[in-house]
This record gives sequence, C-alpha cells and structure tokens, in this order.
Amino acid sequence: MYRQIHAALLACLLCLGSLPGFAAEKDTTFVASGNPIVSYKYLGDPAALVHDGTVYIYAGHDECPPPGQYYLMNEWCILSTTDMKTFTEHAYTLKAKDFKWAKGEAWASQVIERNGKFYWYVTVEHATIPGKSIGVAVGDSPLGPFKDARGSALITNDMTTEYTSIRWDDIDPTVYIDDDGQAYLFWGNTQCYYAKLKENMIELDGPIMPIQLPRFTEAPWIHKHDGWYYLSFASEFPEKICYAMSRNINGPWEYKGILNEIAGNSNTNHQAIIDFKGQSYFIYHNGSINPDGCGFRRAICIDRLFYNEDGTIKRIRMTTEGITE
Ligand code: FUB
Repeated sequence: MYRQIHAALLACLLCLGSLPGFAAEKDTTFVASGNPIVSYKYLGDPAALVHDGTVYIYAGHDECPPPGQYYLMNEWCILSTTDMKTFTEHAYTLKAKDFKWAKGEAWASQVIERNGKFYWYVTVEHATIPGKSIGVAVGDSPLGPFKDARGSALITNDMTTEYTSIRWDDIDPTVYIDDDGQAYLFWGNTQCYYAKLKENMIELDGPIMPIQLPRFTEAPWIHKHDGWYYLSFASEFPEKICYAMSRNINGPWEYKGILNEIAGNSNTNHQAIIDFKGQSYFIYHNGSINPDGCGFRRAICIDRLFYNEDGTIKRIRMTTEGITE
C-alpha cells in the first residue's frame, strides 16, 4: 500500500516537473538515495563546478510531457553538495529566454570561474541565425543571478559552415583555463571544435579549429588530472562516452576508447568529470526514472571514476547505489 502511494506521489511530482515553468520556489535540501540523485523532476546534461569546497551541478530541465519524444527544455537548474550525498536544489534557474537573441531550447551548458566571476556557457537556438548557438552569462556567485554577458551569441552556426552543413553542430560548450591562464572553449556535434577565449571570457581570441576524434557525436568535456589532459565525448548513437588523452591541450589527442557504456533507457549520455576532496567522480544522465524509455526525460547519476597508473581511466561502473562512501 505504502509503495503504491509512493509511486502515485512520484508520478504526480514527475508530471508537475514536466510542466513548463515548474521550479523550486525555495532552496530544497534532500539526501540522495542512490542513482539517480534527483527523482522528482527530469534533469539532463549535467556539468559540474568545484568551488570553495562545494560541487555545483548545472543541468538542463527536461520538461517534455510523456509520451512526447522531443526536447522541451526552457531552463537550467542548479544543485549543490559538499558531500556528494546531501544535495540542495536552488530556486534560481537560468532561462534560455534570458538571452534576448535566443529563440529558446536550453541544451547543454557549463559554468567556470575566473577572477571571482562565474561564466555560464549555454547552448540555445538562435532567433535569427538559423541553428544552434552558444551564449555566455555572467554572475558574481556560482548560484547566480546570471545575466547575458554579451547581448549576442558567442558562437553561431554560420561561423562553422566550412566544416559541416548541419545546423546543430554548435552545441555543448565546455571550457577550461590552462595553467598559463589561457582559456579554451570546446564544443560540437558531429564535428568537435575548439578556440581560445580572451581573458574577459566572453570573446574568442583566435580562429575556430577542428579536432578529429573517432566517432565523435557531441558532449565534449575537458579536464586535467595528474599532468594529462582528457577530452571525453559522447560517441555514436545511442551514445557511449569515449575519451582521448594528451600532454597538451592543443593536442595531439590519443584516442583511448570507451569510458562509459550506453546509459540505461537514454539515447544520450552526457558527462562531467571532477576531482573533489581526493576522489574522482563521473556525473552523467540516464533515463532510469522514465517509464516510457527515451532520451527526453533524463535523470542525473553520479558514480566514482578511477584512473590507472598510466593515466588511462578505468571503465565506469554505473550503479544504482550511487555514492555510498
Ligand atoms: O539536451 C539536449 C542535447 O542532448 C544536449 O545538448 C546533448 O549533449 C544531448 O545530451
């Protein structure tokens, strides 16, 4: 009986969560009972920022009502944790429409800090330049509020037509600031790109350069660990996460194979990789709370990530228990 009431309540909450505009009215703290960490609303495309002893997770809100099979994403939500088990969902959300030049569609994003400012790079559909585009918002805190930093897109589809004619290749930004202070933006779908960013973080500082990665689909994530640069990315479709390594952020990148297998019930598989308090974590989404089975109502999971002595990464073991210690 209890299980039935619980299931009905969950279904009701998920239904509410799929309604456009549903958002936490105030910060809400909860203890995750394994994976996925949030099961009262659908969230996808997690990006993580470690700052001052806290992990912030920025995720797109999947609002497509069942049984719809399309992306309905209007906003990005923020979660935070200091122990990877107790999470706060913050009331503030950034909306795709906060970028006045955008039509909507809050696809994948990432936040990075520089000189006390927090830059939130986002994918949105451009209102006047056909195709996906990348914008950047800035705030004084990892929890915002954030405002459009440029008043225009940083990357638009017409800037990359020499590489592919598709209109959704300019998505999924990931940003890294190297040890010498140079910032880089990586992004792409079908074709992976990267470019230098100026110190102000809101302008390109050089040409857009293609990177050749085998069976690259989307979702690049750049991180560094013990002197190695890692470029992980979603591969093929349905997606696995694969990765490449280099001693230099400009490459050459050596392909290292599969890092994470197809994530249950979701055709996409979008990752963030962080080190936090001496452990490494793999943060991703699957479709495990979606009874219909598709990639449009996703859920965020966290599992441990382990490196081998030679710097390669062990295959991720996706669990339902999540982080237990
Ligand atoms: O959420 C929309 C798109 O699905 C993202 O931009 C891709 O990475 C894929 O997860």
